[in-house]
Amino acid sequence: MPAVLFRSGNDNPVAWREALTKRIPGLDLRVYPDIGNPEEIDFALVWKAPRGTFNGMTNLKAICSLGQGVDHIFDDPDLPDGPQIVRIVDPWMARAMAEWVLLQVLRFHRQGPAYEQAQKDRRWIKLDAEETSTRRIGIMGMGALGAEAARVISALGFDVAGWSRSRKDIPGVRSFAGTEEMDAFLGRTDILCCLLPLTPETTDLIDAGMLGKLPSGAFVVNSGRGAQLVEEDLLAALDSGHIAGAALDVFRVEPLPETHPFWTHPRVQVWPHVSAQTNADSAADQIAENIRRLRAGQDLLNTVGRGRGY
Ligand code: NDP
Ligand code: OXD
Repeated sequence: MPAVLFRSGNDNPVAWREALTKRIPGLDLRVYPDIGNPEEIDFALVWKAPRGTFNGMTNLKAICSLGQGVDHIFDDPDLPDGPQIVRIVDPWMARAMAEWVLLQVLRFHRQGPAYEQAQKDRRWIKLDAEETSTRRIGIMGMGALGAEAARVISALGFDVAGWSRSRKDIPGVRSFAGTEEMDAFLGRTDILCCLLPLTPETTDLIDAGMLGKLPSGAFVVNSGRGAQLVEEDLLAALDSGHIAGAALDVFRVEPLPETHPFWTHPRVQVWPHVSAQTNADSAADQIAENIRRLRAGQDLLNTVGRGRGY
């Protein structure tokens, strides 16, 4: 009887066992480190599993990310060649992410940081309110998460554009594609929101050069991955005043070290990687379906191309 490995420092194994065994009665779910004979494992459910996790799993056929991102899987230099890589694509997470991005957009749009500071100083101030229709939002990454965020923000009347590798057709959302159109996208972006996957092409993408192409006074929102942002370059752009503020949910090192300047920077808001958390209740159907499909020899859902890296 084949077994499923569960290894995550982030997700609750009890909730996952309950959610999956409700859907596949009798499922043999082995929570690391109690994995028994590794040769019996055919499906692995992982989040940031350390190097070597899959050693000895000679019958492993699929590795599923316990999140929408898969960079943590491709990061493993010992990743076996054979297993298919799959991920969660959950509308519940897309909605959660759209809410979080909208929260950041509205906070910057309505000058939240200035009013928060005024409250700390007990100053009663009134600032000009900006037009929604002329506030230009730019979303990098127009996949499952970015496209939903774009739809939600556009529905409120903001001027929304998206940047992706391939052209998109979302009503009311202007599409920019590829590196050739990046400068035009940046030049019309007042609030930049990053929802890109981490790949070699997107690592260190948001650097001084890119920030410099945003209009002066732009804001940066990152909930893609920390390694997409060159943190020192953002700090320099904030300190020069070119970037007016940042809201960050992801960091190069997580948890963010206590001594990191972001914690105390007056124009940075830190979130602890919570913008769209994996939800066992909403994601268990597709995972159970993939376990069933794997064992029935059928094509899996939400597969990730190893070449593309996302
Ligand atoms: P998808 O794979 O559905 O979408 C990725 C998007 O990025 C696509 O539109 C793709 O373009 C675009 N893209 C990828 N590489 C490039 C590139 N080099 N240049 C331009 N565009 C590119 O991913 P999701 O929307 O599901 O998730 C995105 C990321 O969000 C995850 O990988 C993860 O890092 C992060 N995330 C963060 C969470 C959090 O709580 N902070 C929660 C969940 C995810 P194209 O459409 O043309 O292929
Ligand atoms: C994810 C995440 O990729 O939580 O799902 O970051």
